[in-house]
Formats: sequence, C-alpha cells, structure tokens
Amino acid sequence: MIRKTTKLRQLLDSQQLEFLMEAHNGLSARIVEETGFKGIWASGLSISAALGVRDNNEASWTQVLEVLEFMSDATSIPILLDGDTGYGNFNNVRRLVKKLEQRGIAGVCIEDKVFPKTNSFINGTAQPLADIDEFCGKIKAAKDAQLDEDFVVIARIEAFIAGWGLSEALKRAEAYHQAGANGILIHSSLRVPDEILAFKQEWGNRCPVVIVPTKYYTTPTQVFRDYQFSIAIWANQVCRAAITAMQQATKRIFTEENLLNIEEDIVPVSEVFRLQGALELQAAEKRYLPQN
Ligand code: SPV
Ligand code: MG
Repeated sequence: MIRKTTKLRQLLDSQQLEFLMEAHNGLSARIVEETGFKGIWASGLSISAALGVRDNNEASWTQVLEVLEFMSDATSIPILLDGDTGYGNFNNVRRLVKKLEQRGIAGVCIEDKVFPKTNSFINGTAQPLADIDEFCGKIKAAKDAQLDEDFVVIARIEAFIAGWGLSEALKRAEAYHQAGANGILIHSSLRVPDEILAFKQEWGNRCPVVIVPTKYYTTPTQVFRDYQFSIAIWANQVCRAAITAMQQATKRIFTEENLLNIEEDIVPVSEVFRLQGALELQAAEKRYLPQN
C-alpha cells in the first residue's frame, strides 16, 4: 500500500497540475475523497470556522490535531495541513511534525508570519512577516523531525500579502528552498493572478510551486497549467458551501415551522448513514456478534 506521505509527494512532484480540495472535519474529508480528489487541504480558516472560532490560532494546535485525526481516519487520500505559522517557534514545529506523522497526516504547510496569525485576507498589508533566518530554522527543524522520508513540508510566502513585492518573495523562496522545503506556496490577495504569475516566471522550476486561487478565481485553470504550477488548492469552498446550505435550511425551517418543504431538498438520513459507513458495521456485527 502506498503511504499517504508518498501519495502527497507524488502529487507535488508530478508533471501535471494537481488539485487539493479543502475539508474541515471527517464528514467533509470523506465527501472530498469520494468526489474524486486526490488530496485534501486541511484549511486553518475552515477548521477554525467549523469550530466556531476565528482564524487567529484561537483553536489550539492540539484541538486542530483532534480534528485532523477524524479527517485522516475517514479517508485514504493524503492530507496537507495548513499549519499556520507553526504554532510557535522551531521547537513547536518539530513536535507538530512528530504528532502529524503519528496521525497519518502527509504534510504540513507553514507560513512566514508571526504567531498568532491573522488570515491573509484580513488587512494583509498590516501583517508583519517572519524573520527569514528564524523561519528557515523552522523549516530545517521540521525536516529533521520527520521520520517518514516522504513527509512533505511546504513553505508559504506571504510577501505579496504583506505588500513587499516580487524581489522579497523571490529572496524568501530561495532561502526556504535552501533550508529544505519540498515546495513553495506563493499566496496573493489580488483579484488577478499577476503576482503569482510573475513569481513563477522568475522562479522557474527550482522546486514545485503551490497556489491558492481564492481571490483570482476567474483565472482559467489552463493558465495555471501553462505556467507549470504544481498544485492548486481550492481552499475554502466546501466550508462556504456548507454555510450557504445551513443558512438556507435553518432559515426555511425557522420560517415555515414544519419540515414539509425542506425534506426534498436535503439528503435523506440514509445518506448520512452511508457516509458514516453504517453498512460496514452491519457486516461486522454478523461476523463478530453471536448469531442466534
Ligand atoms: C486557509 O485555507 O486557511 C488558508 C488559505 O490559509 S487563505 O485563507 O487564503 O489564507
Ligand atoms: Mg490558513
């Protein structure tokens, strides 16, 4: 059986554009897998939103770990954790990597900002960047901590988000690459892909480059292929779709005070059972429980 770490490494290193779909709990992770996606982005935004808190490290790293364990148990495709800034310094990062490996998480992405982080789309230019050397130490500590040689460490560059521009982004990318990162995630909050395309043009294929087209979503996917990006992450659409569906359904039931109209628009309870794997338990009961 191919390890999840190896699967993620193969996605990162493959010659074609690959996709990671966001998930934020066991249920959404399972849906993402059965839809056909080859990997999952465990989004900090979505996990914290699902927990009812802000994307500011309000959920502790061990609480995130608990969520990840459910996601990993529910799936066989690799999960890349959005590890924010690593939940502390190099020491926290290496302990994180150890715990992620124990729970079957295939890789972690850490971003070069400071703890506690703020989401990149909230006043990005006001956000301080991490010291380059300090961040390189985190990358090295992560790589030294991993026991599985295929565990993936992605270094996320926030230079564009913070308004520093291309030369700063390239300087950081080279430093993080030298420190041992398996790939670079270049993030941008523009509604056009200009920053990430300029970066890729200069960076070439020194190492795989990952993107998150949340804001420049109108860009045709073929452009990402033409520029030879490694992975595009659809980072929060499952969470947002769930919010839309939950808001619509609760509003209708609240207003109508009955279930007559909603019933046909939501999945039957049998679909919930199917997604939970109820059939497997029924078969196991036949095998393991005394039969009369
Ligand atoms: C996330 O999904 O939590 C991310 C991507 O880090 S973004 O929200 O675009 O910063
Ligand atoms: Mg995040």
